[in-house]
Amino acid sequence: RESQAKKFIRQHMDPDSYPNIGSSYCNQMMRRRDMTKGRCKPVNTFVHEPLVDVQAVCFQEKVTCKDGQSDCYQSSSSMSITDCRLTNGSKYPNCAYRTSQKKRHIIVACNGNPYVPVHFDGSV
Ligand code: PAX
Repeated sequence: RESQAKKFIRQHMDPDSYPNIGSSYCNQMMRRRDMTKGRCKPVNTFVHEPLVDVQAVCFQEKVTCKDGQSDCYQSSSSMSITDCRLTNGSKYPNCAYRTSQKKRHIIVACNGNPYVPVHFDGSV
């Protein structure tokens, strides 16, 4: 079975596309990364930074997660990200997304040994 660490990389890491991101980026990437199987995942963020820089966030500022857990960390630098949000009229299996590029501090939950990102909690 896919590890939590690999699932985070599949769902949230895309270091190489930036800055060539067009309006169909999310429609293509959400499908390519298997987030439109069984249902359309409603919200998903891709991070356009090197994996080592995202993994380093697990050792940056500790913050409380949205669900109250204490295993979340906020990046000290702002990072280039793309938020994908399902459009209102979108009906499975035709998952249609709005693509928005941002520069934000990311918040991730970390777990395991090695201690690496396993969940994307949000961005500020
Ligand atoms: P996940 O299923 O929430 O977490 P995601 O981050 O890709 O997946 P498994 O073994 O897979 O069940 N984990 C945690 N989850 C939540 N909170 C904490 N603190 C935590 N610590 C560990 C992946 C795995 O991480 C474990 C969790 O048990 C899972 O283990 O987000 C819904 C999804 O939308 C994304 C992030 C989530 O997907 P929400 O709103 O419930 O927090 N998402 C959300 C995003 O990509 N971008 C965004 O801006 C927002 C708001």
